[in-house]
Amino acid sequence: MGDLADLVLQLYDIEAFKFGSFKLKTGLQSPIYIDLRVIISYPDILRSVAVHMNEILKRSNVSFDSICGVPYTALPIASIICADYKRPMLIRRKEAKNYGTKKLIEGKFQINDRCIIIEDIVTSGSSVIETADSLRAEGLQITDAIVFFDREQNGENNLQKRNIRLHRVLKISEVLGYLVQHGKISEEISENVKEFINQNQTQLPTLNIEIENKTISIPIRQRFQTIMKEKRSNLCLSADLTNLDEIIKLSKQVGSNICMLKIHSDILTDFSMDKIQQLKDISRKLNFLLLEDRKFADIGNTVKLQYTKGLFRIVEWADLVTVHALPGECIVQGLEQSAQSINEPRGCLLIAQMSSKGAFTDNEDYVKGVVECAKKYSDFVIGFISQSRLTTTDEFLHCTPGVHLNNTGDQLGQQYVTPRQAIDERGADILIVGRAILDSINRAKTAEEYQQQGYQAYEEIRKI
Ligand code: S5P
Repeated sequence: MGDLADLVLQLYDIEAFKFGSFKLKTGLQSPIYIDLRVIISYPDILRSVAVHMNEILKRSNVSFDSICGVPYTALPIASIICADYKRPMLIRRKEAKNYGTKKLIEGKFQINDRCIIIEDIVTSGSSVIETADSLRAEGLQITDAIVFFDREQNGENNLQKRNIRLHRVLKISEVLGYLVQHGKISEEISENVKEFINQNQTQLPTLNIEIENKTISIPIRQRFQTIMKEKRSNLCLSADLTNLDEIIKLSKQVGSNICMLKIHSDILTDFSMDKIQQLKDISRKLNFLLLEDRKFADIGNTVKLQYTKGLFRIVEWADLVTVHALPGECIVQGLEQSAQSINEPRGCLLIAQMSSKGAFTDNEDYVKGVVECAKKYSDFVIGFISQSRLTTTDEFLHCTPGVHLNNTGDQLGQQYVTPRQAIDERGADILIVGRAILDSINRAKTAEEYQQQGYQAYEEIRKI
């Protein structure tokens, strides 16, 4: 494999690291310039970089199905790793083709496959994040990135915030150490570079929401499952507040802990399409689904109007809606038809059972009918609002409200169980939690507790 110090010296000799005063793209004057593109002209060095990266990959112990290099410099490196060590490769196009299949990702993969990202240099982490976003939008799971060189400008933290672990072959401080040790640069130059790095720490780049909105094309069921796994969360916050501004604020505080946010738009005193778009943008950025708990219950034609028209135009922003199956399957047909007018995946949760005392849904035949309906329209119906496990397969997500850690109910018939009971005894996948979080002193901290307890119980009981 060759010694890492030797490789650093070779990179220095081919001018992959240069010292002096360089004007960066950002306009900043930098005492170091790093350009690993030159390595493609030196096959031995190129291979050595790939071998060292593969070593880190092996040591990371991460299991994966494929590898994707970030264009362009990392592509030849990824190709060598894939060819030499027999690992399947994916390529993410910078632009979708405008002919043929319009694919963004080349290579074979299945939804939920685990893919490792390979990059040459990480500064802020934005290229890795951009690649991860496109792959995630296609249903792949991204948890780890291997980079050759870390400029130590906060990329590791930025990536961690997007749930990506960074593994690197070399840090800038190590490169400086080797070069000083071998008399290539002076202590003074090394200190200068370190100071520059310290003073130019990067912040998490804000996500380009436009790109995200456009690329989300995977079916909602897969997207839901991917979000749950990636964020290790089966918590749906029921944000039953009457002010949308307050919900927007809350969604930023708890967004990283939840897989879904549920609202009742008809209780909002300040609803506007502008504000709901803001909430939708946050849901894309922080990766959770938006559920409008509309509880539709009318004939097909009326629900079509309720879903698409009026003040709320629900279909335009809600990933999911809740629906009573009371009117029969025509209600699902009406909603599914309307959803086709939107260029994004949509779905619904059928209300099979309710948490309130004396609910008329406590009727075996009714529940059976709801399950039949869900199976018939399983492209649009992705799960149930339920109080028990209704199917033996995992095709439908069971979402269970009435969850509270230390309360038995309210004065109006609500009945509660704990997160563990909801999963163990009520067959829940997703916990819908409202006042337990909303009425707590520290909502963010409480949401985190419900996330952790809920997901731990989910992993243990469902054995996922
Ligand atoms: O059976 C049900 C179905 C739903 S969607 N029971 C429920 O409580 N819900 C909703 O879940 C209810 O409308 C409310 O928004 C939330 C529960 O809120 P909490 O404050 O009692 O946790």
